[in-house]
Amino acid sequence: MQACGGAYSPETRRKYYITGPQWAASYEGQALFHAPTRHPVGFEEVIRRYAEIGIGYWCTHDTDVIPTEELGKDGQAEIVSRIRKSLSEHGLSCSMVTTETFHHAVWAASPAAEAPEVRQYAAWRLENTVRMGHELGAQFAVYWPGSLGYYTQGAVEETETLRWYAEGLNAACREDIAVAGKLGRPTLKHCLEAKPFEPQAEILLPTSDAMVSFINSGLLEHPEMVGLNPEYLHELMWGAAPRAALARAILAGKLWHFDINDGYRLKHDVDIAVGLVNPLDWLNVLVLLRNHGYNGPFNLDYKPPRTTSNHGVFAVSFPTAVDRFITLWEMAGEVSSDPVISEANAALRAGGGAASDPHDAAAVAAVNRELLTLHELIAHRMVQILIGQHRGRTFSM
Ligand code: 3MF
Ligand code: MG
Ligand code: MG
Repeated sequence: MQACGGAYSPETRRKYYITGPQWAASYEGQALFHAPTRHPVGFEEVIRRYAEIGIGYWCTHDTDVIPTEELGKDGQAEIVSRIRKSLSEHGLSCSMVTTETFHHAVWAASPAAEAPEVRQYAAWRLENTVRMGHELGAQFAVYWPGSLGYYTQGAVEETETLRWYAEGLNAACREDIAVAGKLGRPTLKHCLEAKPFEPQAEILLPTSDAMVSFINSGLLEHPEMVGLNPEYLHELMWGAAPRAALARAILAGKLWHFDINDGYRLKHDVDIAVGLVNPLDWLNVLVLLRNHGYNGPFNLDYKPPRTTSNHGVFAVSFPTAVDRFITLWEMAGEVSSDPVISEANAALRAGGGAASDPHDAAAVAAVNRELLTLHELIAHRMVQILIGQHRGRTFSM
């Protein structure tokens, strides 16, 4: 970090609502074709390291920290109390909890499987996570239904499966209302996270747009308690413009939580750290979010690459990701107050003036002809701000 010109201080980093997942820091580099390259790290180490870096919030899947067989038992209570101790020792808060409904064999046919006992178990798991969220002081619960789909068509009846999936969410919301009422806490914000494929070949709720229509389908008892956790790369994976997908979520009033990372369009979920692939697109995304007053978490849901060591995860991966995010966020502020962009936007909105005949398409086009060149000028200005050229950086031959 020194060689790269320094870094933001932990105090500065803590001013942003940046959240660090347990699973991201403890990812060992394994995949279908890949053996792990790093050794395991537990939550105590992750929380301590996040605190040193200045990541003020931590989040987790239930089974990132509690073995499946201990869920709901004494082992869970003991671990939850160790987590609380660790968070308070290091001045961190738990922002979000989520239920792992994709890894264990019990989810082979998804949490909305045909077998009623699987669905009952799923509802219990979601309720248990909600209770754990309240014990840890979380504000959000996230749901990634990665196994809600199929490999081969015809085996699953989609409308029935979606009804069953909604029953699980309804159980979680009912439990939330009961527990929050007892504790005098606000209910959690329940956020759905879409991904178009992987691990299943076909997913029943593949995009954030599909999630919004599911929320409004009439299947949920409490649609007002359920919003979105879009993930930047998950939208790129189906070929979306992430900024446009986020804009639709904002219009629906459902942009509550945001997984930040990077990667490539129409490819797999490589979870590269924010801004390493598409910094200009990221700048654009953050301009939109700033302008609309987004104040939810920015969740570092990415995977340190297999080439990074255990030391590197905390010395390079997390601090550099946080610092790129902060820089891009502050740059987005510069974009919003940039005089060139403001003037161009104002000119575009003022329009080209009255056409000689307001019902003549050619005349209306003609008065706007010169004005529309500003679209390309705005794009140039965005790049200038991204690379610092607006401050006078030029090269001479
Ligand atoms: C998978 C993901 C998940 C979700 C998480 C939600 C393992 O592609 O993005 O991370 O973000 O399950 O809480
Ligand atoms: Mg991902
Ligand atoms: Mg995610």
